[in-house]
Amino acid sequence: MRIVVLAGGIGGARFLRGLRAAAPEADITVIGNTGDDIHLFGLKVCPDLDTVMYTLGGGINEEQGWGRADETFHVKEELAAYGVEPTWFGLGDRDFATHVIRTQMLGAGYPLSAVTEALCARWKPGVRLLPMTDDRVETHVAIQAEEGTRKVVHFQEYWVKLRAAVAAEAVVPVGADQSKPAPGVLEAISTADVILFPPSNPVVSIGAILAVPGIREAIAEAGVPVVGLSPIVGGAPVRGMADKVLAAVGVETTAAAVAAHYGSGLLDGWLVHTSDADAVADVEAAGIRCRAVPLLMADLDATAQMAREALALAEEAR
Ligand code: GDP
Ligand code: FO1
Ligand code: CA
Repeated sequence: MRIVVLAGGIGGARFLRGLRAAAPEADITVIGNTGDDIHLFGLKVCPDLDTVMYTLGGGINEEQGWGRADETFHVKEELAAYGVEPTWFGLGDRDFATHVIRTQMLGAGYPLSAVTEALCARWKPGVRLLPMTDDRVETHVAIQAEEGTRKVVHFQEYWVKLRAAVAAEAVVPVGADQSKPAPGVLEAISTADVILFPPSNPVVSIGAILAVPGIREAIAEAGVPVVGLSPIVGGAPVRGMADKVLAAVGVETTAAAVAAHYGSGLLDGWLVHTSDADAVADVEAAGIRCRAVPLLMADLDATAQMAREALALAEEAR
């Protein structure tokens, strides 16, 4: 079975670990979000690709969900001692090596997809990890500045520095309009048996991937079941501040509203958490098959069971 998964960072990566366990024989292609990417200290950092790669490859900091296990921060401290900005983004020493190699290979002319493949040769994530695009796309967020003026900041500044504490007025994947899907992306979608949206951020993760021209269309035209899992449980994100970016695109922070946001043109099935069983009727009324099942990725078994439920719903929708 060929499975395509659109993934952000932590939610996507943890789900993929469960999917790999639930479908060990499957051929899994991950289309990773690169809208969170940022250039820091001359280096290209790809947080969501790295989170997927480290999580599936056994190098992730499990408690934090991003960055390397067993990490130290000497380089960060030295940079701060020189007074170099930004100081709010925590790049660790082990992690730095990944960004150095990536930047070196990009500078030598390799596209990001080839660089990602090279990095994965070490981590062996057990899936094919493709960036959504080889082109530069960076999500920016418009916020209120002093006296009614607006300012636009990089998504990482909004998320990490400001902790999404101010309202987001707009979320823009800058560069997406001019971007092309990375090599292999459209082929993977058109030859997939099933397409899954893990419980990733619907706006800045899956939304950014769908903003690459051609990807949304290819999914809608693939003619195979598309099933998503809600990242929203009980009217709030399970983790993080997705409510802030959902508000910016006018979507309520509920499992049903997120399903409606993707729409029946894209989604055939949607899983909500058991406690959101009330939402099932609303989602089905919108033309999307819906089931309420446990959706908390507490451990590998629970996550693998979520993946089995998603695949079962896909079979029903076939
Ligand atoms: P990020 O790039 O690290 O923000 O990760 P993603 O975009 O892949 O996923 C973020 C989303 O995962 C958040 O909106 C969370 O609500 C969701 N999430 C995290 N853990 C869980 C979980 O155990 N269950 C569900 N249903 N969602 C989760
Ligand atoms: N998230 C934080 O909240 N603080 C950090 O200092 C931070 C550093 C960081 C470094 C490398 C990396 O791959 C990810 C990192 N993240 C950090 C996580 C990440 O940038 C964001 O949580 C996601 O992109 C949000 O979706
Ligand atoms: Ca992310």
